[in-house]
Amino acid sequence: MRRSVRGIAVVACALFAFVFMGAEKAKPAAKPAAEPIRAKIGVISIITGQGAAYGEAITNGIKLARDEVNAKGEVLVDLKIEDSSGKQEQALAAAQKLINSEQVVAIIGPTLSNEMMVAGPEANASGVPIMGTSTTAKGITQIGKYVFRNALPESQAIPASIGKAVKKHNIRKVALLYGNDDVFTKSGFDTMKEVSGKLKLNILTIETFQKGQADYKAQLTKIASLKPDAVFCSALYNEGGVILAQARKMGLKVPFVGGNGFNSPKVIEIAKDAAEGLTVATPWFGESNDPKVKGFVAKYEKAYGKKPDQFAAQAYDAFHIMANALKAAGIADRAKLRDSLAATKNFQGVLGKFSFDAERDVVMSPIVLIVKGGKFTIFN
Ligand code: 1QQ
Repeated sequence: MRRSVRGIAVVACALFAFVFMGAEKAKPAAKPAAEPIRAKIGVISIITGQGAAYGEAITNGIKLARDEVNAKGEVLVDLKIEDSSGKQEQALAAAQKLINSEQVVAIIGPTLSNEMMVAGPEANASGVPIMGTSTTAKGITQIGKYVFRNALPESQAIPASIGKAVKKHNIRKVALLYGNDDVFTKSGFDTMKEVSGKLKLNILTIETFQKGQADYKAQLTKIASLKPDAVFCSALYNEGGVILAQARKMGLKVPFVGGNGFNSPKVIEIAKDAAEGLTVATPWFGESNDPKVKGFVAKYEKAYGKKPDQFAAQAYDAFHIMANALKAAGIADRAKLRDSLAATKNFQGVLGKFSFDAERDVVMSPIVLIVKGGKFTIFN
């Protein structure tokens, strides 16, 4: 009798354990709340000094995208913004600080190709992905496999703007004017010269200037005396705006085709009426009817009280491309993020559909714009 009671108890216990464990097993595993990916991202931008309007637009675009990404909660980004003042030494020091002290997973920037030529090799050698949002010179992504950009290269933009202007104005003789102390202005000039050659234009003269120059009368007087049909100019906005103003004042009225440096509303602010007729190429047209563009423009205007320019739009997309790559990598790891960035395909941004090519460069088509009535309009 005692034995059988014990037997029943043992069986009951076993049965209970079986049922209990079985029930435990059958219960669907509660999905653990996915941990957000936390990442520190560095930004190198021109916050002070010449070119600060480029930097302001860029950091505004990045911050807006950061807020959107952080609000979703899957990727939480802590931004570390460093000022380069548009100078190589400062851009390099900023890169070193972000890489070594801040231990960022990636860097967005710097603003100028000139700065990327020193910050890029530093990031590349340290295995830190670095992505230019406005660096348009030749040779940027060739620095190394950690270097990316989503800025439309001058080698793609300039053939489009010159091509349209030449057709419309029947341009045959040109004068070229560029800053010879900057990687970007020199690279833009190289493309202008190459395109002029291809179109069999007669180059009457090639004139140069330096950053920060205030007086261009010597160059412009010579250009005017040669009577070109157009001037192709590669400059940043500070110099570009003044060149336009002085040229028009001197009576040089022929069309100007400018490189990427002219894609800032700051040129119009500086040159005023003298900016009329300026022709540029860009991937960005802020008055497009695309709902994505409209949404971004409205959000940006609400946040900053002004319309976004090309530099803001490129930086905004760049941050989203970076955040998407972090999500795809699943971890804030420099090497994994590099691979994941390189694999970016068909990202839908405010600049349209974006993919990196095999050299981590841009696949995009430019739009040609002309300044009319004090703003950039479609060149027809
Ligand atoms: C470059 C540029 C400048 C106009 C960026 C502000 O295109 O330096 O490459």
